[in-house]
Amino acid sequence: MALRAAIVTGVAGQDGSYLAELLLEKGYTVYGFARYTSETKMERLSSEVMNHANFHIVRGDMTDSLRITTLIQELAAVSHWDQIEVYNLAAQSHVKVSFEQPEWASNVNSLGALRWLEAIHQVNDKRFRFYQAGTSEMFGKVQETPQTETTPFWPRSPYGVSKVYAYWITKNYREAYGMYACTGILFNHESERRGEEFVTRKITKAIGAHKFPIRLGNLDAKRDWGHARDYVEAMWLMLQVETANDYVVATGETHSVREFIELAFKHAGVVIEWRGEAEHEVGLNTLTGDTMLVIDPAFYRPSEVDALIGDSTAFRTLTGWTPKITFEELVQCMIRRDLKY
Ligand code: NAP
Ligand code: F7E
Repeated sequence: MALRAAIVTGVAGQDGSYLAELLLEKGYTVYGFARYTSETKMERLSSEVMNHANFHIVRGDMTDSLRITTLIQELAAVSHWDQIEVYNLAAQSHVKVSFEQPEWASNVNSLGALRWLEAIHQVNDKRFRFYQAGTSEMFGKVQETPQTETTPFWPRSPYGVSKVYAYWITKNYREAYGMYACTGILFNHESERRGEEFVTRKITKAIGAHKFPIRLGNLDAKRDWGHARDYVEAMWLMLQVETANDYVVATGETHSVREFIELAFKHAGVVIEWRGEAEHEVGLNTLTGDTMLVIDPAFYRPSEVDALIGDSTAFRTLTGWTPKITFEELVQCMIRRDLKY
């Protein structure tokens, strides 16, 4: 059997934790790249992963070229690996935060990708395969519906712009140097491990903690939401294809934030009734009349992505990938986790 190693940047994040589990199950030796922080936030990584003989945490920061170059050189020096896969998942991934700290987002997300690509280019070793975590946020103000690999990008945030750079630099290293490097253009994916600053988990956490009213921004934004467990499988599959290319990964369904709220409350036994308009809109508990949700314009974004829906026919046809967890099941497992039932 081929001996395979993988570096997973952002291993302590939502996707990194699921991907580490998947790769260990498949027999990989996994190097989980995580920055050193005073409170080492590793709670998404289970004790089975942390104590696995083939799992190693390597400390590093996406802004530290020397560290990245050294790690790539160290792995390239090990002759027994048949394939070395680099999954670049680390990012300043919060869209609203990227408006407040655009330089930081660009440094980590754009130049971060470049640092890994250049380090791999320098060792000139064909055993390396590079995966870049691209995003539907690159489509932003959508130019066609649904979005495919050929839909032009129109990012609407510094985050989206930073990922467009990473997409193009990945493509450029593939074309210029013949490197195996690809971008997965993944649409939103959530889970019980989703960060609490993202809208889905913010809602399910608040319902679980009975903390009302929930303060939210734009309820009419629509997203193509899947489960992260299905999406990390897509990342792995993308690096197993013989010739590197960029692919859209999506469920092909779209739902509004409002629909997510209604479904999450439904699973908690509450029917929501909407009253008022714009920033004066509220969500009431139909039975008790209690105010469960209010609008807080502080959560609006300077420029919004209104509606996303992906068409992943190319990737599905090539690999047979299909999401197993439906939108309804996604909401249910998040609310189950946060209501602890
Ligand atoms: P996440 O939960 O925010 O995880 C991102 C990880 O990156 C965190 O563990 C974070 O570490 C790490 N990181 C941030 N800055 C770093 C730095 N300077 N050096 C080293 N590590 C750093 O994000 P996710 O949802 O798992 O997403 C994974 C990737 O896919 C991201 O690149 C995201 O942009 C992209 N993406 C996500 C989605 C989605 O819906 N989830 C969709 C499309 C694309 P700390 O824990 O120390 O902050
Ligand atoms: O917002 C609206 C908000 O922050 C979704 C990241 O993983 O997916 C994610 O980016 C929608 C937006 O995710 C609140 O305005 C309303 O329209 O959960 P989100 P996102 O911006 O779609 C993409 C694919 C990525 O690549 C990103 O890394 O919900 N919304 N009220 C709110 N959003 C938040 N966060 N908080 C609110 O209170």
